[in-house]
Amino acid sequence: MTRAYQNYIAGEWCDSDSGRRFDNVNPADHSDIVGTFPKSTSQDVDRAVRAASEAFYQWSLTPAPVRGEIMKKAGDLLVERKEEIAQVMTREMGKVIAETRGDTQEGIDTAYYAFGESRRMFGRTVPSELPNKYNMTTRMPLGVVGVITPWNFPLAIPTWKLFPALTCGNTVVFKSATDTPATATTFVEILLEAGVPSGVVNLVHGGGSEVGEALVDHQDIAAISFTGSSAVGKRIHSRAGGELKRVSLELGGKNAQIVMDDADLDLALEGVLWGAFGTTGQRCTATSRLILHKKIHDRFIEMLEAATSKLRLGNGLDEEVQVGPVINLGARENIHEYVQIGKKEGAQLILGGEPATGGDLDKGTFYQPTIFTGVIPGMRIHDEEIFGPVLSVIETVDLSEAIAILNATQYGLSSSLYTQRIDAAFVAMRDIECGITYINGPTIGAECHMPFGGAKNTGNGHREGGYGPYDFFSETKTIYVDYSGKLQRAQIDNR
Ligand code: UN1
Repeated sequence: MTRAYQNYIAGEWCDSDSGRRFDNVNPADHSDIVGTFPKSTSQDVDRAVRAASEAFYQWSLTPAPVRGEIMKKAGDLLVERKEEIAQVMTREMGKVIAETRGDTQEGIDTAYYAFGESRRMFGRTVPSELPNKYNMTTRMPLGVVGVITPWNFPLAIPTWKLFPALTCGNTVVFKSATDTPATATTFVEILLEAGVPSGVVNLVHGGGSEVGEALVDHQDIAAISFTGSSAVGKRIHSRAGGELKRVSLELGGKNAQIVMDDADLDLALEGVLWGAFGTTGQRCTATSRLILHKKIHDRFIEMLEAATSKLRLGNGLDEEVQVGPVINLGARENIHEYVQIGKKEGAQLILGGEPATGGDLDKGTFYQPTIFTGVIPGMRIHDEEIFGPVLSVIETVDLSEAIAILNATQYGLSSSLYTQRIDAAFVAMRDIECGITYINGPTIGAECHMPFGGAKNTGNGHREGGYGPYDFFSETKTIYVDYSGKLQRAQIDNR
């Protein structure tokens, strides 16, 4: 029997007011329905926000280290259920089991980071300019925050947002991605078992236009944290910005790996295979451009073509499989459309370029790992995010041109340089306009305690990972305590 999942609102598992449901389908095998989920409405969102508002004051009074212990317990429960979570995650969104185990581990690491941070969240004490007066800053929570997450990191990204939001003392309304609501549900179950009180976390399943927009527009939401496409991010920013809500956006990328003529080519090859075709290219940090020095271009392309054509596609539950399906039919059509555009633009398609079919691949939505050479800035396959296993190769003459090409997009998330020259590495670290730069490593694979996010149109300047979200999910409060017993005036000329 297919499990009928529910929303979690005001401390209860419940169906949507709409009475409607949607299916969560395995992209590697469309006959496998992971579950059915409520198609929620703005009324459901409203109930969730009200519950979160009511729970807020009490939760904000709970000492931060006590909140942190709950996050620690959630981390322990994630450890216990890691394999089960990874299996369901692979079923609902397709990435290979080693990656879904990694996604779960990232959630565990983020829980333990929150546990540690709950005993810091430092303010400052600063000398006063007046005698017998004490100045300090503390952090205070924002209130009810809305969290909207993507399907490609179904556990890790929700944990990046919920653990800091809760540790800071906020209450949460969480809209799961429609392609990965099962993992979101398990995460909420774990938070409850760990001791998150009734009303503090609310889960509402359903689409962006109903649930997402109702959340963004709701009067009682103090902040929105969103990871997803730039198009949706811009809409959220203008709607929420109009109401002066705080917004954290982590959006698209068009990340490049540069390989210089002095690079260790075997290492660079491993890097680009993982960066471009890991997660089937469906990461905002995926390597979707490869910038090759002309001296090694032809040799590297030969190596790349040979290695890419050996990648094993299939159902990610099979431990031998390296590349899973793409998330759904719409995504596959979009990827295929970009391949047609690339051909029309005059790039050379040297590998792939078609849906991957035959045998078990026919059960799902697979796409062949695809490589274009002869790509130049200005082509749409160079400039636009494709979010699939399509790699565009650009030839370059030197490092400064390579960096100029790398920077020639509207995005600025991740970047990578393979070189053995320390001067080249430092020039790249200085001149690349991205939030993340790897030297001799691929563009993917952030560590949870390091700032994560991008420059330019990749976001609006916030960072996830590490301490950044603790700043985002709290407000600075400045406190003055005057113990002089008389009126002391600052901003008056006392001298
Ligand atoms: C995303 O794809 O939306 O560093 C973010 C990385 C991953 C990216 C997750 N943590 O590659």
